[in-house]
Amino acid sequence: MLTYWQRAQKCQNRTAKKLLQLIDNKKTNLAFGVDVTTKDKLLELADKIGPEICVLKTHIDIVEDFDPSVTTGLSELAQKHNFLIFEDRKFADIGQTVEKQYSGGVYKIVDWADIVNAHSVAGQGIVDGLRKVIIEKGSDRGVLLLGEMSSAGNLATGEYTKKTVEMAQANQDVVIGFISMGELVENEPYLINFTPGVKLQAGDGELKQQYNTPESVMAGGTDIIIVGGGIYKADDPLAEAKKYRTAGWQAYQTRLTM
Ligand code: 5BU
Repeated sequence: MLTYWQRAQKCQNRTAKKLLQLIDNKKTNLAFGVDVTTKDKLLELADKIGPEICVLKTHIDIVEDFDPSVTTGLSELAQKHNFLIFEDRKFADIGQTVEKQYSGGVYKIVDWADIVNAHSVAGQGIVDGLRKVIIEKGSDRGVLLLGEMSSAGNLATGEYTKKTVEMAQANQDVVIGFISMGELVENEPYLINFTPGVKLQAGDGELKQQYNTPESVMAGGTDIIIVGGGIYKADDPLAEAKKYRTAGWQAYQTRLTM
């Protein structure tokens, strides 16, 4: 198995390269899903947990008191603590709509999010719409496709997942990987797998969420564990984040020796 560093050398997308190098340098494959609904709490948690993570995953549209200082604040914290920002926007529309949703509106996502994700259900046009914005901005940005989901009964399986992998392979300039439950494709080291639905204790969560442990998803070939409530709902979020960080990194080292 290749190390994160070795894989970084194989990426043509600069965000993918930067992310894999960052993971290797900082020794953390933990992404924190900071699903809180106020600006103060969001920035406070990003500052506190920032040193432990490679990626901060946001749902910017759940922040009730949003104003542009939220995203400038997040960008400053990303610099301070050396993490990338992933807006979990799950674009799903035709290219020309997605182009506007990504670049404009209230959130102007392309200006501050290094990474966004998209449903492949819309077909090639969705990647083309996102690519158009990225090229116009001239910034380093990456897109993840939803190859699988963590919720019980989801429809991203079988042929749909296979076609999503093909879409990623055909768009290596902007697509840097997947939301998946493990490694989706072998021998494509530039494609990075991000896995949500992770908790120290496996089991069913609320509203059909399903949880696996850091050890099991890393053994299944994922690259980045996404943890939300396991951290932000804890009495001591920093202490919990350190536990997930250690578990994720140890599981990676175990995989390297296999
Ligand atoms: P949790 O609190 O650890 O369950 O949060 C998981 C986060 O990952 C949350 O922000 C979801 O929106 C996100 N997520 C997910 O749980 N499952 C998926 O398949 C995808 C995203 Br895609």
